[in-house]
Amino acid sequence: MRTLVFVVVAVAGMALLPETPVNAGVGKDPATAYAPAGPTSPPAAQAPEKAFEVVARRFAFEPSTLEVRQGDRVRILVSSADGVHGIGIRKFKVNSLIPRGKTVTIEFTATEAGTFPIVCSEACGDGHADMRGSLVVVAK
Ligand SMILES: [Cu+2]
Repeated sequence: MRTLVFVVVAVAGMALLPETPVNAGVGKDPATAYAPAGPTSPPAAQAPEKAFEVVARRFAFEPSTLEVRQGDRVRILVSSADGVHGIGIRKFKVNSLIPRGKTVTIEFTATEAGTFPIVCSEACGDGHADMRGSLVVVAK
């Protein structure tokens, strides 16, 4: 008899389930569910990031002048439009080969203010020596 009562209660309970909001909250507000920190989440807490896309071609960088502020985290995506080039910013220990058809990501922090040369670090032809740009770091 006791078993029968249990079964009846269990069935009654299951019958109630559809009315019970067991999924309340799930999928209700996914945007905020996993990002409660909002504007104070970790990436925003770091120094601001300046991102550029630079194309290296015979015989120039486009754009050739990049401007950031002192203390900025700098990210440069460099790709080659023709042969193999390189990009060097000696001040910030940047020196990467840019193979044709590849995008190379360079990251550094612009710790010092000034104007620093951007050079091609790979002998790429007659105009190689003219292949220059500037990184301008504005003092904060
Ligand atoms: Cu070159």
